[in-house]
Parts: sequence; C-alpha cells; structure tokens
Amino acid sequence: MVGNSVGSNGHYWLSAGSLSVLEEEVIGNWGTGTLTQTGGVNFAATTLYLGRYFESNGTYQLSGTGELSADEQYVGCAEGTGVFTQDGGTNHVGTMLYVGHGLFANGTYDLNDGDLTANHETIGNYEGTGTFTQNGGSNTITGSLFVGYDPGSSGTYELRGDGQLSATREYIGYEGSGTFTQSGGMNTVQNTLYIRSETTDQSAVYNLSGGTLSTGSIEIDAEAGTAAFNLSDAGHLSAEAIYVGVNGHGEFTIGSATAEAVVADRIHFGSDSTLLCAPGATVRMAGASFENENDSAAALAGLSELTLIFEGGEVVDLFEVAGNDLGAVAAGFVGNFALDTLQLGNTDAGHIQLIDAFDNSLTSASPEALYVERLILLAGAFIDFNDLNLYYLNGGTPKQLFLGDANLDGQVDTIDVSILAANWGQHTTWAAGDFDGSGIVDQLDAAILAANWGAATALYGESTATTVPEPSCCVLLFGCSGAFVLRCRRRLVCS
Ligand SMILES: [Ca+2]
Ligand SMILES: [Ca+2]
Ligand SMILES: [Ca+2]
Repeated sequence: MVGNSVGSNGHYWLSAGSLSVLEEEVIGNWGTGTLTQTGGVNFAATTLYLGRYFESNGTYQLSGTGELSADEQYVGCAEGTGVFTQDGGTNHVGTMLYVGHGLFANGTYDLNDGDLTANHETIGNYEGTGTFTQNGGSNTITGSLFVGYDPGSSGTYELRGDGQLSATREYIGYEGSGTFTQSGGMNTVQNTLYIRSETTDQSAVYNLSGGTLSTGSIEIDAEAGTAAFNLSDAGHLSAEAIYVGVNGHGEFTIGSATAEAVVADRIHFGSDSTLLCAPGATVRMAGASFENENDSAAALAGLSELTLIFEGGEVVDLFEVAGNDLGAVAAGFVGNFALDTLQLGNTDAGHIQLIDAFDNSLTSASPEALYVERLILLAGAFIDFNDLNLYYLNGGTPKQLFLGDANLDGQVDTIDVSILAANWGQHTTWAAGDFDGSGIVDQLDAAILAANWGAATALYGESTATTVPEPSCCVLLFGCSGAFVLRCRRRLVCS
C-alpha cells in the first residue's frame, strides 16, 4: 500500500527486478500514492487500485521495459482519483480495467506508447467519470469496451496519432453518457459497435474526423437522449453494415466531402433515423444494399447532398425507392427522398435492382419511385427497374430513365439505335449501347433496345408513353442477327 492513510504521501520506484503482491495492491488508499515503473515486473495477483477511497489520489507511471499485470485494475475508485500514464512497457489486465468507478470517482488513462491488453475495459462506470486518451501504442481488448455504459456514468475515449485499438464489441453510451472521438489511429471492432442511449439527457456519440474505423456492424439508436455518429474531415469508415434509428432515434452525419465511407453489406435507415450530409458527401456501396423504412423525407434530407456509388461487381445491390411517384416533374426532386448522385461503377461494376419493400411516402398509393439529381453510368452499369421508375435531371429537364436510352435524353429512338450500331461488338459502356452491363454491345442490348423502342419521358400530366411501331431499320436490328445490324450500321454511317 502506497499512500495508505489520510494525508499520507508515498512514492514507489521500480526500475528492475520484480514486485509481487499476492493480495490487493493499492496506490493511494486514503492518501496520495505514486508508483513509477521504468523496468522490471510488477505482479498483483488480484486487484490494483489507483485512488481507492474518498479524496485519495493514485498515480501509476509506466514506461521503458516495465511489465505490469493484475487480474483487475481500478483507475479512480469510490470517490478517489486515479491517473495512469503509459509511455511504454506492457500492462496486462486479466479481466476488467475500470477507469472511473463509483460516484465521484475520477479516472484518467493516458496511453502514449506501449501495449495494454484486457478482457474488458469500462471507461466511466457505476456513476463514475472516466477519460481514456490514446495517442499511440496498442490497446487490445479481447471482449468488450464500454464507454459510459452504467446509469449516471460518463465516459470519454479519445483516439489520436497512431494509436491502435481493437475489441470484439464496443458500447458507446447505453445508460450513461459516452463519447468516442477519433482523429487518428485505427479502431477495429470485430463484431458490433453500439452507439446507444437509453436515458433522457444522456448522449452516445462517435466522432470520426481522422484515422480509420473498421467494424462489423454499427447500430445507432436512442430510446431516450441522443445517439449520433459523425463522420468528417479525414475520417475513414469501413463497415459491413450500418443501422440507423431502428430501435429508437439515430442520427448519422457526413460532415465533409473529404471523409470516406465504404459499406460492404447494407445501410439501413430505420423508421426513426436522421441523415445529414454536407455537399459532396459520398458513400461507396461495395456490394451493399440501400434499405429505408423511414416515412419522413425531411428526416433524410441529407440524401439531397449524398452521392451513392455502387461498385459491388456481380452482386446486384437492392435500392429501396421511397419517393412519391409524381412522374418526370421538378417537384419530384424536392423533399421526396431525392438523391443527389447515383453512380453505378467505380473500382468494380455497379449493379442495382430497385425495390419498394416499405411504404415510405404514405400519401401515395402507387408504387414509389427514385429521383436522382445526377445519374452516372460507368462501365458495367446494370439496372433492374423491377417495374419501378427512376427519374433524373443531369442538369436538364426531368427525364425518366429507360433501358435502351443510350444518350440519356429521356427517350428510346433512332439516335439510340445509331449509337448502338456505331459501337456494335465493342467493349464499352451504357452510353455506347451496353444496357445489360455485360461489357460488350451485342444482340442482347439490341433486344433490350427493341423491347423499349418508343419509350419516352411523359410530358407533365401524361402517362408514360408506350411502345410505338418500329421503323424498318429497327426491325432489321432487332429481328435479325449481327449481319443485318452491320448492314444497318453501314446505312446509318453512310446516310
Ligand atoms: Ca418504398
Ligand atoms: Ca435516347
Ligand atoms: Ca451488353
């Protein structure tokens, strides 16, 4: 025991050899204690306390080649104050590390270099206040990290520099208040990152402005209070799935165009979700579906600034359409779940199927539609409309997208035929007539064009135009083989 009684002040230096304590090891019991370890081994068989009781102060300074291990560690316990500064060495916690445990307890852990391992870590516990600041080194948690989990507790984790953190699960908030601020380093969550608030006036927030967060799922929900994920600046998010506002209110914000987000399986906006985006905000959908159960276009207003890039290759990603199908009119692009930019293709091809699995626009009875300000179809682009409508602007008047409309002028006509003929047999894109994303312009594309021949964006008030009789050139194109197409192509080229 170092700093045992009230008013006492003790200091223990360990630079070599070993210190072995078979029962509790206490630095600052009722008084003030400091242990400075620059080398050697400190083994506490049961529990290490730093600042154990009322107004006690315990400080541990670990650096160099020092090795510390204890089954449990309390940094600030029961109205005490604990400070752990690790500039090197190894700290191994068998079961649980508590930083700020108990009412009026205050715990601080600064990890600047070296390694920390634990089964679980809780920052702010049992009405205590805990702060963990990681500027470097590694923090490896085989189980869970809790930041402000218990009622009345408050926890803060700051990850900066080149710090490495990993855990199976991470809980930001829950019944207390938790804030995770990452401006650098790497946070790897094997399973799920929970950002959750269950208590009024509490908050659970993850701010990612630099470094990388790599996680399985993220779940953002507040039954009461606030739950929010904020991505900005140089932050990089890589997630299997993101669930926003499924079991309570959840807020997802992309605050800068420079931030990166890649999703591998799905983004799901629940019935009580909010999306805010800065202009240019982008999410790369690497085989991910876009799911939406929200009936408030205003709550997902961020869609109007968002670019979604589908690049899942052969995977066909589902896209929930949510807009009231008003036809190809300007009003459809305002407050109607309209997306700023839909891009198909990037590092790999983009394939999507429109679906209408949820009734998002409650005032409309008809199937819903997708409105996008800007439509970009790169190599391999494929859209299965699934009998649903997609409208776009691309800087001009509202148009409906049809298969076969190579030049994106809102209608399938002889111009599209000539484009297709001019690119026959070529490896090329939608704009050159590859409507099925196969990478080559061939009979299948001609058949698609034929099937949509005469489709045209309806003028306001009209129903969508239907197929009109095919001209002779198209009969040749679609009814026959490539030989006829070539003939037709020559004719088009020469005429
Ligand atoms: Ca829908
Ligand atoms: Ca056209
Ligand atoms: Ca093709």
